[in-house]
Amino acid sequence: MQHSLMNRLAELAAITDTPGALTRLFLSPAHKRAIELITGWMQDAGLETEIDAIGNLVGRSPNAAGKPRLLLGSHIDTVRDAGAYDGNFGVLAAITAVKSMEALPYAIEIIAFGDEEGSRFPQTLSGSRAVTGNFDMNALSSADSTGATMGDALRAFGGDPDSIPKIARNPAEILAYVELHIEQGPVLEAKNLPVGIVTAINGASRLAVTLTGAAGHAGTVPMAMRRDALAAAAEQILFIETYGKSIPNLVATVGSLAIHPGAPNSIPGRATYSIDIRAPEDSARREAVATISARLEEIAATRNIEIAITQTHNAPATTCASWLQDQLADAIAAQNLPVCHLPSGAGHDAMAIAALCPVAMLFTRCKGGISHTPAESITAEDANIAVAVLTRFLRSFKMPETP
Ligand code: HGY
Ligand code: MN
Ligand code: MN
Repeated sequence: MQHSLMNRLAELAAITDTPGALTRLFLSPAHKRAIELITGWMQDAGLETEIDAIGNLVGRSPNAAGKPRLLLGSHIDTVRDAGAYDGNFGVLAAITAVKSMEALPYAIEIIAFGDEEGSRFPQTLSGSRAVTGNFDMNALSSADSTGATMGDALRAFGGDPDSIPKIARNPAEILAYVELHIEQGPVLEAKNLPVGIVTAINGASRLAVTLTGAAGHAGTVPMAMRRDALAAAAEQILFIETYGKSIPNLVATVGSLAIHPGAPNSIPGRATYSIDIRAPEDSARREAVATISARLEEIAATRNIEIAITQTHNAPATTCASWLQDQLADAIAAQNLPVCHLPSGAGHDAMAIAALCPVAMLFTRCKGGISHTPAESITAEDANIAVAVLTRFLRSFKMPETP
């Protein structure tokens, strides 16, 4: 049966590490099974496939070696309890477009990146950073919540940590990178448009905070003698929210929190939490990291709590190449659709790939702007329009006279 793009997305969404919800972590059994399924679809589209040393799945048009290559793709890892389209849509839409394509004057490489979300290890964009030669090998010693290191997980997965540096592409061989992705926001729906062109991607910083106080009996330790790590975290988290609200276009989020020992009748001795800070301007984001960190230190000192703040991710704001945006605009106009440009508040692999070559993104409308939850949804019509726009873009793609 001819698999429609939506059928394939549904089939892929069933591949999860946590039955009943979609969670597909980097280097997990579900990641491996997803690679197996997508490999078949890539080969069905005439692509030669390989799994690289860090677990990215790569599909190349035949005889691509040495030819200038246009990169397509997105990520196939997910957040916990994810929607079916974030990342996965971009990979399968690219395969669908390439399958319908006649021979092109340039080679195509579709990459299904294994770790964009950073849901398992503290780092994010590991797969795309390896492709650009910017993967930090120290990340191999970072551990997931079970204590497994990325290096051990990669070896168990069949990867080859020592060969990661060899993944780096030669910039002279790469023409550009174009990523299809759901918008994950409300703009296209509000404008009643199926697709839009990304102008720029907000920069992002991620911090890990560890607070150490004193665990104790909830019934016997007087309030004035406590060093309650969770109470300190609560005061700090409220400051983070207040600061985020005070700066236009900046967002600051505490998405994960863990306390120890975590018993109703024990005073929390330790609290760890994440901070995600984003802004269109890198200066505002850097100032936010500095201001928030300083205030967290003050609150910890006042409460006699030890604090450790580690920056685990830092990605500068990324501008999409105007000549690529123009060619996407032509492809949209050829569908008799209005052309809309919009910024991306969400992060994407394109942020990492921008270190290698010019990048662009095409957004597809998603219902209610909802993402990173099972309620994430797109329509088959919009998916087909996005594929039609990409197909038209690929047919007319040309390098600018003066890049
Ligand atoms: O966090 C993000 O913006 C992306 O989904 N990784
Ligand atoms: Mn995501
Ligand atoms: Mn994504």
